[in-house]
Formats: sequence, structure tokens, C-alpha cells
Amino acid sequence: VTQVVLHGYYRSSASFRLRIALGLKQIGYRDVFHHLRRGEQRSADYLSLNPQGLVPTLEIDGRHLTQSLAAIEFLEECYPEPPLLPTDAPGRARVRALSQIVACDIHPIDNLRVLQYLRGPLSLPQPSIEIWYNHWIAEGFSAMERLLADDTRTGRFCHGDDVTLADVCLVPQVINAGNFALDLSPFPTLQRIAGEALKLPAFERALPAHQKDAE
Ligand SMILES: N[C@@H](CCC(=O)N[C@@H](CS)C(=O)NCC(=O)O)C(=O)O
Repeated sequence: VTQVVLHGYYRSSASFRLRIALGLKQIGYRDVFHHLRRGEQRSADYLSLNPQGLVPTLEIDGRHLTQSLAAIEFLEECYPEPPLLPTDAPGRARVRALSQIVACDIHPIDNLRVLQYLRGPLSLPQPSIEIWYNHWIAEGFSAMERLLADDTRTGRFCHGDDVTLADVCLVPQVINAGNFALDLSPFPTLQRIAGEALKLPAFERALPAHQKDAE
């Protein structure tokens, strides 16, 4: 029997990605929550699992997998059904590119530690921090909206009518954009796809509000 533990936090969108992927692949797991606003991700115990001091970490049969996309690709290889990547190389490149807009270009600069650095060492007032936050989401979402709206490969979801890694990355970022009430009206395709995905139990159950550590 495989033992799977997800180290995460309800509001963490990188943890949210893994919750969705585990749900889609119907892999049972146990949650261990680390309260990010209290800095629990920087405790000595947690740093021994993940020296980056970031969640999630996926513990699977004694292995500690860090970086949500690497962990999801591990799941994809070990639990191929249902697939989260297309069977053709150009399709996989497209899905990974869409995923990386969120995971490499939007999410890292809006992360808690970045906002805390702007607020603390750089003394930025809260309204400026909110402008920063929404600016980088809107930048990435504008490009994603074009890439999705202008491509016939877009279907019910980001790539065709089956869920892929791109949807797994998109939905948490759309939910996250609600933190400072970003206007999503310029991104109708993103909104439509997120709405479709959230009809699926694996997405719905993974929502921050549905986690046991939600405040
Ligand atoms: N690229 C990493 C990002 C992980 C990450 O930044 N996690 C955030 C929560 S979504 C975190 O732990 N933040 C803690 C902090 O900023 O101190 C991944 O995909 O796993």
C-alpha cells in the first residue's frame, strides 16, 4: 500500500495544484498542514523535508518530492490514468507552456515571501502591494487569454475536452486572483474554463475553502 502525504496549506495555490492532480488520479492521501502566515514552512523540521521552505512537499513511499509541477509529472508517470498531458509532442509543449505561464511567470512573484519582502524590507504600503499583485496576474492572464482564445485546440478545457496540467495550474491562479478582487472580465476564456473545471469534483474538493485548515 502506497503511503501518500501532502504537506500543504489551504490558501497555497501550488498545494491546490497537487490536491487537484491527486483527486483526478484518485490517489488517496493524508494532509499535513503548515500555516504559512505563521512561518511554519521555515521550521527546522519542515526545512529538512524541503530546504526551500515552500509548500507543497509530496511524501510518497518515503520519498519527498518538491516543486508542484515536478511532483505532478512524477504522478503522471507512475499513475498514468487519467492522463494530464496530451499524447502528441506539440500538444504537450502547448500544455506545459500554458502551465508555466502560471507556475513560472505569475505565481513566483506574487508569492507570500515576495509580498512580505515588499511590505517589510522595502516598506511598500498595502495599496501598492495590491497593485503589484494584480498587475502580474493580469500580465500573465492577458497572454493566456490570447493563447487560448486564438487557438482551435482549446476546447471545453485549455487543451481539448479533457483536463490537462494547464487546467490544474489555471484554476488555482484564478481562485487566487480573488484575493485582491482582480477584475476577470478581460479574460472570458479563462473564466469559462475555470468554471467548467470547477464542475468536476476533483477541482471542487481541492478548493481552499474546503480544506480542513481553512480559516
Ligand atoms: N514553484 C513552487 C512554488 C511553491 C511555493 O511558492 N509555495 C508557496 C505557497 S503557494 C509557499 O510555500 N510560500 C511560502 C512563503 O512564501 O514563505 C512549486 O510549484 O511548488
